[in-house]
Amino acid sequence: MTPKAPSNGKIALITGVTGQDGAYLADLLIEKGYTVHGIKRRSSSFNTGRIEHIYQHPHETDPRFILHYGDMTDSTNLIRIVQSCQPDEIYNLAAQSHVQVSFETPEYTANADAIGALRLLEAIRILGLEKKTRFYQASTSELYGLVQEVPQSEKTPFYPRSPYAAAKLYAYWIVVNYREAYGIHASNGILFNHESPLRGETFVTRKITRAAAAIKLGRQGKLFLGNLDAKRDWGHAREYVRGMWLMLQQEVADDYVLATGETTPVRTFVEWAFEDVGIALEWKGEGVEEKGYDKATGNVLVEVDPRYFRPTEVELLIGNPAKAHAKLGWKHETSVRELAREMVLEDLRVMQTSAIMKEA
Ligand code: NDP
Ligand code: GDR
Repeated sequence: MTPKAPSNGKIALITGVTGQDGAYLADLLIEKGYTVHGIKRRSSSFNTGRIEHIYQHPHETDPRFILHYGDMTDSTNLIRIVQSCQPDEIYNLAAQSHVQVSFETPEYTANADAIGALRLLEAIRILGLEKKTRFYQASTSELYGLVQEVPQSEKTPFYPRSPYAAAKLYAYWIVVNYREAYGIHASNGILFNHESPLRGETFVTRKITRAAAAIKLGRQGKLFLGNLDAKRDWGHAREYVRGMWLMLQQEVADDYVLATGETTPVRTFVEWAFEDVGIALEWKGEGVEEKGYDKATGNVLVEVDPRYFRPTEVELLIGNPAKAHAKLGWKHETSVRELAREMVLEDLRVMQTSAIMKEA
């Protein structure tokens, strides 16, 4: 762990601390002098890879990063953790966060993502922390679902298109309700897709950048993808967690869109990732027959596999972050093109290093 920042006397609790955003947010808050408590799930293998660099031995004096076992589906456990750490700020990032998986596990997704948020808000009430504890809810651009208008802002109507989005819709409204009913400082961050080298391997950007690196190194033959036409507003996760923190520093709680305002088709992200490892792609065919060919060799490198199609799809997301610009002073910095390059080069570096280690 890097030398400690002077304490700012504040305590934060992060659910989902082992995930992409949890890891970046924990870094940011520790840097700012917070004592950070995180909830991790019991798992049969290690799930703390993203936070290893800030792990502290439980016996260390003045620890700034403390982990608790917990689960969003267990209210007594959540109440106990909130009671023991008495947080000034709770960031609720834990969720079954994969849209396609939510069609396979809809009930569990509702339990963890919808009722999980309610459990935490109730913990705040039960413990009488309404005036002390500020609450951030990881809401999502998936709430917009079927396109009603673009770009999507805080005023755009919601139309969820998956069990995941429907669960997050409940969480969104219960946060608004507890803010209005009990005066809790509770905010929704309606975050558009944000990625990084820490992104889970089954989300499309990371799946693409890992495959481009592996194909370049001759470790993988082809990349199979679903809907290449879907368009997403992709930003960098490190910048988005700063926006979460800014929301909880405002005098009055509110809901904010964080986005770049630029949208990109999945197909273009694929082209960029391959370009960054020196492979030019050429597309031929349509629909499920569409294939990406290596221009130099004529080999097929990308194919469409209908197993990755979703029963209902979100075709177009493009966010309007004007409110966050004006009120939080938040703005994205990394372009989607730079983001793709950072991710693929990092995957390439990690794969090359592990190959060298194996040889050694
Ligand atoms: P990840 O999938 O990387 O992380 C999710 C985290 O939640 C992990 O720490 C995971 O634990 C934990 N978790 C899952 N289920 C439970 C449970 N039942 N109890 C306790 N913890 C659980 O997601 P991201 O970091 O990308 O996203 C963070 C949040 O923001 C999520 O709520 C997501 O839905 C939301 N969001 C994400 C966006 C994005 O583009 N990344 C955009 C908008 C919203 P484990 O490591 O053990 O799996
Ligand atoms: P999303 O992210 O569903 O937007 O949810 P994901 O990267 O999974 O999909 C983005 C788009 O790419 C299309 N796609 C594929 N997706 C995956 N995962 N795998 C494929 O092979 C593939 N081929 C094409 C998808 O159909 C989709 O249109 C993410 C999550 O982080 C949510 O938790 C978060 O709320 C939203 O972003 C905002």
